[in-house]
Parts: sequence; C-alpha cells; structure tokens
Amino acid sequence: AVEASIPEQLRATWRRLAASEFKEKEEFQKAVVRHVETTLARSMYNCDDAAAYAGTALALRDNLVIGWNKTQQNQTFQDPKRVYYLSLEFLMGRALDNAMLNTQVKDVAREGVSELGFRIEDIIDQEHDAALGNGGLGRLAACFLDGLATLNYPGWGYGLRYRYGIFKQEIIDGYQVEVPDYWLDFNPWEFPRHDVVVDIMFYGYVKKDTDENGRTINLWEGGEVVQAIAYDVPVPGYETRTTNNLRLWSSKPASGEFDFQKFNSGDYEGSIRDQQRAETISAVLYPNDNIDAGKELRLKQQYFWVAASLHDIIRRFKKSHRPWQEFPDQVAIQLNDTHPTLAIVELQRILVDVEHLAWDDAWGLVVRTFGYTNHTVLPEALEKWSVPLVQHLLPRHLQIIYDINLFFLQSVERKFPQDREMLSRVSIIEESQPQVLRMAYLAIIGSHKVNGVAELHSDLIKATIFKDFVDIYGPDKFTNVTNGITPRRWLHQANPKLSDLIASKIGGYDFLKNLSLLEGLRDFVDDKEFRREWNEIKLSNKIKLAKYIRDTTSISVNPHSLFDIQVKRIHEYKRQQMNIFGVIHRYLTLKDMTPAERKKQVPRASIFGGKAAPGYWMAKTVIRLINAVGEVVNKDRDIGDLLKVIFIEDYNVSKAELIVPASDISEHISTAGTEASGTSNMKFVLNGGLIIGTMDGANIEITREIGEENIFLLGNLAEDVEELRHRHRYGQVEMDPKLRRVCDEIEKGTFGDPTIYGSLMSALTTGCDYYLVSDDFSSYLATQDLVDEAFRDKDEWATKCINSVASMGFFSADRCINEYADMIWNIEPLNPLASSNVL
Ligand code: T68
Repeated sequence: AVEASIPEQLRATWRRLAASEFKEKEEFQKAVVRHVETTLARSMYNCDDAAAYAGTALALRDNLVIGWNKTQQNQTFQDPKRVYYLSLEFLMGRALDNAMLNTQVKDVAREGVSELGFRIEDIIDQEHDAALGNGGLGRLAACFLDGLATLNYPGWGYGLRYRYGIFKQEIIDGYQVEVPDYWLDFNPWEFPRHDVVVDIMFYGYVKKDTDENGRTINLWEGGEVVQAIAYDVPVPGYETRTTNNLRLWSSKPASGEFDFQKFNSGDYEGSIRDQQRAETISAVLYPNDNIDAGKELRLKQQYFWVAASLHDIIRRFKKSHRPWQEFPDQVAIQLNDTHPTLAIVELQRILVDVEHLAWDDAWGLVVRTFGYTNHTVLPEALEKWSVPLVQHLLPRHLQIIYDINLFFLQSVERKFPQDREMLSRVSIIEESQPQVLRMAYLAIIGSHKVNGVAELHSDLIKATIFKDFVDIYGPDKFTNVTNGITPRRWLHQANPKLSDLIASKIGGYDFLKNLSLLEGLRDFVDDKEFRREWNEIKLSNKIKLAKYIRDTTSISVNPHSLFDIQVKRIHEYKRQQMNIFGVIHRYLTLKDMTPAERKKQVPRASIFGGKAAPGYWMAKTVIRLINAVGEVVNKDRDIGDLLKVIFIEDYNVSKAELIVPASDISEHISTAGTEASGTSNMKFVLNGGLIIGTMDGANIEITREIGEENIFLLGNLAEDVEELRHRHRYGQVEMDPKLRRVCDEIEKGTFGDPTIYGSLMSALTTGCDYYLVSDDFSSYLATQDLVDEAFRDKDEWATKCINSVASMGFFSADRCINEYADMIWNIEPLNPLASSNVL
C-alpha cells in the first residue's frame, strides 16, 4: 500500500486539490447538473424524474464519499478495536432521503431541485428499495448500522450482494405471485472494489502432512475456487462525520486457464456454465423468514460470505503487526443468528492450519472474538446442516467441528460425570438419519456471549432450548439485549411533520440522538393547541395512505375511520389468520344489526400487508382469504365505510415508511412465546399509534415503559401455552363458539370455494390448533371492542398516544448498540475528527 501513496513532498498539492463537500444550494445544483450532463450524458431537454433522481443521488454520493474516506482513514490511523456485524441480510430500504437527512442537506436539496423544476418527494420516490432481507432480522441489521455510525463506533457490516433481493409480491386473483426483484439496474450507492478479491474454496480433500518441526498438519486442497469481490456501501451517521462501511460480497469465477481452454476448444457453453455456477452463489436471497430449508446453495452462500469476510478482517488486523494474542482486543465479531456460525470454524482453521497456533491457544482467541445473537425459539427455524453435505462441501471444517465437539463434550463430562444423557443432548451432532449439525450449539460453544432480543425471549432460551448450556457455562454467558429501532428513519424520515412538531416543543432535534428526551412531551399532553396539531398530523398521514390505497386498489377508505394495521411477514405464529377471522366476525355482527344500530358503530379499515415464503402454503392461503374477505366486504352496501379490508401489495421498507405513521392501532398478536421481539411494534408506537397485542416479545417491555393503560393486551401467557397445547392434543377442547361461527361462514362458501381454505380450517381442528387461535379468540374480540370504545373518545385517545411516544426512549437502536458495545464487544466510540490534521 505504501508504494501507492502520493510521496510526502507532493501531498500539500494533493490536499489543496482534494474534493470538498457541498453545503450551499448552488454548489449542490452544480453537482446535480454536472452529473446529469456528464455521468448520465443527458441534458435539460432529456431529464425526467428518474434522471433527476440519478443526478441528485450522485451529487449527494460525492458528499458521502468524502466523509466516508475520512472516516476510514481515521479508523486506519487510530486502529481502535472494531466490531464486525455479520448478517446474511441487510434490509436497507432507500438510501437517498436517509442520507440527506443524516448529513443535514435535505433543505438545501429540496430548494435546489425545486429551482430545477422537480419536487424532492418525486425524486425520492424514484429509488428502488435495497431489499436484501426478509423481515425483522434484516431490518434490525440496517438499524444497527445507523446506530453504530451515529454513535461513532468503528463498526462494519459484512453481507452478501444478492443480485435478486426479496421477491416482489403481486396479488393476482387474490393469490400471491412472486416476481424477481432485479434491483441493480442503477445503484449509485455501491462501489465495486475490484482490488479487494478473495479466493474461496469448496469441496476438495484433506491431506495430512508434517511441518518443518515434524508436527502433523492438515492441508485442505484440491477444491473448486470461486472469487469474492467486495462492493462497499457508505453508511452515514446522523449529524456526525462518521460514515461507516457495509461490505457486500459478490461471487464470480476465479480467472484461470480452465475457462479459457474450454472456450478455445469450442466449448463456449461449457465456459459460460462454469461462470454461471460461480455467479449463482450470490444470485438470490433465500426468501424464508423463520424457516430453515437446508439447501446446499444456502450453505455455499454462508461459507463464501464468512470466509471472504474473515479473510478481510484478518488482513486488516495484520496491517498493524500485532501478535495473534491481541486479535480479540482488536476485533469483535457479532453473529446475526446462526447463519454465519461457520466463521467460528473458519477462524479456528486459519489459526491452526495456516498460522500454526496450538489448538487451545487458537480456540481461546476464537471464543473471545465472537458473540452470538439468537432470534427465534421456533424449532422449524433452528438451523441444522446435514453432516454428509458438510463433509462434501467443507471436509476440513467438518473435522474441526468434530474436534470442537470432542473437546467440548470432554469438558461437559468432567463437569457432569454421571450424566450420559446430557452428552447426547448437548452434542453439536444430532444422531438422526442422516446426522445433522446443530448450528446454534456450535454458535454457543464458540462465543463468549449469547443474547436474546427481548427480555421474555432471553429468559425463554435460557429455560428451554439452551437450558443445558446454562447449566454447563453458568448464567453469565447468556444475556439480553432488547432490540431497538433507529428514530432517524422511523420517525424523522418517515414522519417529518411529527418530528418537526416534537422538535418545536421540546427544544430542537436532540431527541433524534437521545431518544429519552421525548419525555419532555409530557409537559404538553394537556395543551389544546398541541393536541390539535398532533391529531392533524395523524389525519394527514392517514389521508396520504388512503390516497395510496385508492390509487393502487381503487378502494376508498374513509380517513376518519379507525386504521387497524397488521404488516409483517405472513406466518402462522404471527396469527394474521386470527385477525382476519376477527374481521369476518365483525362483518357478521354488522350484518346482524339494524341500520340504526350500525350508525352507532366505529368505522374501521383493516389493513394487511406482508409476504409469504414462496413454499409456505398455509401462509399463502391466509393471503388468499384476506383478499376474498375484502372482495365481499368492500362492496357490501349495508356495510359502506363501517368496514374496509385492504391488502397492500408488496410490503417493504419504503411502504412501511408510508404505512406506519398512518396507523391508529396496529396488531402484534403472536402466540405468546413465539415472537422473539418484534420491532414494528416499536415503530408504530413511536409514530403515535397504539397497539393491540399479546404478552410476547418486546410488547411486554413496551407495556412496562408506556404503562398498561396505553396498550390493548389480550390472550394467554407464554407460561400457559404448553398446557393449552397439551389439552388440544389429548383432551376434548370445544372451539370458541364465535370462531365456530366464522369457520361455518367460510365453509358455507361466503368467501368463495371453501376447499381453498381447507388447510386453514383443519389447522384449527386436526392440527390441534398449535397456535392457539381458538384459545385467544374471545379475548381478542373483547379487546377489539375496547379499542372501538377508546377510539370514540378522541381526547383520551390522543392522551394515550402522546404519553406513549413520550415513553419510547428505551427502544432506540442507540441504547441497544451501546449495550452491545459495553457488554459484548468492549468497544469505544472513535472521535471522527481525531486525526483530521493528517487527512
Ligand atoms: C426476527 N427473525 C424475529 N428471521 O422473528 C423477530 N430466519 O421477532 C425479531 O424482532 C427480529 O428477528 C429481530 O430480532 C427473523 O426475521 C428471519 O428473517 C430469518 C431469515 C432466515 C432464516 C431464518
């Protein structure tokens, strides 16, 4: 790298010429016009919204890159301990608006483009979401990057650069249809690093050899090689010069003679096939949320990404010539679920096989380096890899896993000499046909801290799936870090009017960096004018959503009706089926009423959104039912505005930014004990909506923070679930009579051919109602009645909302990141200006 540097005596010249960031409107406009005319080769006669978006994004990108380079140079000079967040998913959404707000140039940009004939909102709307994630886990990673940068932590994200993100959802005849999401057509936010390339090997065999000291060494060789090429994405913090990096790996064939020979010998197709096989690794995001499918290509993705990232991390560590003993003092690696667990094995392999450290010394470093976050207790989501598959793809890694397991089981045996059962229970290898690797166990054994993502969830993993490991390691290895969300995107960006109103009351925008300052809102709860403005903002957000619904579905929704929203991945445990059964019950109840009675009811719009995994039949059936109910209800003249049922197609991050600020009540009604945390619950409350929910995940802590009087709780508790399930399996359980009536109506054909819903109906009966819909249904309906009653009293409702927002400080991603930094990573913020003199 030294040879590539400009000689010391010429650097003054360079510094004089160095690029600088725009601050004023005119500089910004110049940059936009220059990019439209030169980068895009277009002109004022040929500049539509798309070109204006490109010009604006490129102008803004120039600014980002300057801060980004400085941050990275500063981090290199200071060489602090860094954290690396390994996640197979980063659900970033759009970048332009966020970057403008974080770098404080949105007003300049708005005026600037307006004088060029554009509206900033239209320009923002041109951007394609970066949708490299399924749901909560991927969006959490994106919120964490924002928090890390805003708090000036030296932290990078490492992920995969999928050519296709999560599929685009279309609804055709009420059914979900998946369409590929090709998002890379124009992506100004990524920088290919053609010089950052790592060779990654698969397959091959292990050869035993002896080193110069006569010790046995294992050599992994003879495999197939593909290349990982880095693409970097700048991540600007809010109101700071820190701009961190998200590094995404893309796969390509290793350049070599082989292709060339095939090509020259006339096998053109063959050479292309090899290329495609290599490129397939990073081609597509697996579209499952909370389901483990166990496919070979997925395992390839995992190793490819983990090996490239570790190689990169180690290369950076080696720059400072420290001894290996200091590795965990310089590097923290956080595993976002078990997807990157092979990193533990890969680091051990490099330390032992390549760097020739003694096993125990290496293992000590490994364990001090890694932390593991668990996101689920659902058995179908816990990752397991078939041993024969791993043997074939990663033969040396399997040997290392066997050794890790052996030493671990030996230590367990020493601690519990009597307990043979324990050994088979905690073994990384499950003795099934074929044998499988329990990745969560490997992640626990190879990490110094394991955390859940909300209090209940962290308690549950200690008491259930990881109980033995608590007995083995003691309770201190296990901890809780309750999830958080970034208030920059989820309040300031998504709901600018509310953010401005709050700022005007509590003394500026400091709350965006210190969310607990929202407490200041309490002083204004009784202020009539404030409440009026508050309500007006909610109404305008609802009008905006109603307009979107009308434009996209031609259904009119009365913006004064109660907006009841459930948007999240479709999953049986999240119980969208309970919601739609409740809607049917409401419909039947309204139909039973006289016109005079109906007049007294609170009008409601039930709004749904979310994707089903393409292979998840039951979830797709739920979507079909929601749409069928909408078909019937929305055109029923008896009903009118009293009930509308809407399914918003293709729910994603940018749609969430439209939907979340428009809610009166949102639904977080998972079977108790199944939703690890949930994060949209936090987003809705932060935007002045109330929630109806079960005692599950972060709902419990939200209740603690905002007060029981401000949340609509329902249903059974986690502690009772096991007993209830037992009764369904072994006893006589009558279906809730109101649910029975709903099912009868479905089976009568009111919502189309009832055979369509057969699987849904039998889940409640022969399926033993695993998610306890029947058990919670009457509580759910009763609680919905309370919601109606509360909504009638507009003053009381506003009081609840304002007091809730005032109490949401705890749920900032910043609080969450500081907890990880203190308890798990042991890292400190880095002053972004520290070495500005040398830059
Ligand atoms: C979610 N998990 C949890 N998983 O369901 C949610 N799974 O409660 C929690 O708030 C959130 O994580 C953040 O902690 C997921 O989103 C997945 O998307 C996923 C993806 C692949 C395989 C398994």
